[in-house]
Amino acid sequence: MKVTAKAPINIALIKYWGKQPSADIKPYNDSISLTLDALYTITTVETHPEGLFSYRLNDRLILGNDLTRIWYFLQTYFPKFKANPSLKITAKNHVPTAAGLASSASGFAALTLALARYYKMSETPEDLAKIAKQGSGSSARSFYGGYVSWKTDGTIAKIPGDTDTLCFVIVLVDANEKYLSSREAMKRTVATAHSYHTYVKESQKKALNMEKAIADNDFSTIGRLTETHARHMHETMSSAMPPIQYLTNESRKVLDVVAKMQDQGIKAYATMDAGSNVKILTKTNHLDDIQTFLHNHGYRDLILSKISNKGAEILE
Ligand code: 2P0
Repeated sequence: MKVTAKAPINIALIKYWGKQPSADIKPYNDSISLTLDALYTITTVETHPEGLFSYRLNDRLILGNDLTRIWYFLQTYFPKFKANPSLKITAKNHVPTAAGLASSASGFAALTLALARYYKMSETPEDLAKIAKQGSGSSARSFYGGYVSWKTDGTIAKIPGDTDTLCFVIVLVDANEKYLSSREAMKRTVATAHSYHTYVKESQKKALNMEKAIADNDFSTIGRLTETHARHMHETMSSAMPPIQYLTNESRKVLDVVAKMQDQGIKAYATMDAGSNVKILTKTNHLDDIQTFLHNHGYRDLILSKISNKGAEILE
């Protein structure tokens, strides 16, 4: 038997940063994301012809700690795998791996859905999200399209809202692996950042305001909340001990260019995750201006994506 699943990445406008001390991965603050259509992972699972276990990612056979991580995930959450651990997994990220572009979210969402179909388990987004978030918290949001919220009580839901004219321009500052995993970075931030409680309080306020702005289809407010929340998350982690700095001088230069765009009335809002790349949230009618602006400042390595209105799906 062979199953192939596809899952999109999502980019959080209000970001999840920190886990409550519970086994079922609950965030300390609500997050709200958009699901992208141009960046995704496609994963195939099939019976291994020699009865072994193998995991291939982007045409490379994975060994060592990365293989152990997947093995442990399968052993823990897929009882049929535990009973008979023979499986061939082949995954391809249509997104630079581990560069703060949420490839772990699309990766765990695609893997979980493919395995659920392969082992004939429940495929409701709620049940899939419960498993996938053990591998990557934000993957829970990749089971839905459009705006998605993930709340501190563990609920994940689509938020109705108009996403037809929204898009992201991703400025690739660095496609290398991130220097510190989100999991470690979150732990350190929760344990040592003196302003973490302010971050949580502020995030809850901003998440409510974001839900209202989405309901009102008020793009300027959506954009401003997105940018201020991302900046606050990065400030908070830079107050951890030792400080966590995903943003580089190159990222800051891009942020300066975005500020210049805003000065000229272009609706462009920056957000950054656990990596140095800068994602610009905008509307399709500003795309030409933004690309021209970025090209004029020497940025040519851009990824454009519209919003997907569906989450993870089975391809075959
Ligand atoms: C987010 N990020 O809301 C936030 C913002 C990055 C910055 O979720 O620790 O794989 O495995 O649950 O979900 C980071 O990636 O982290 C993340 P873990 P995850 O998108």
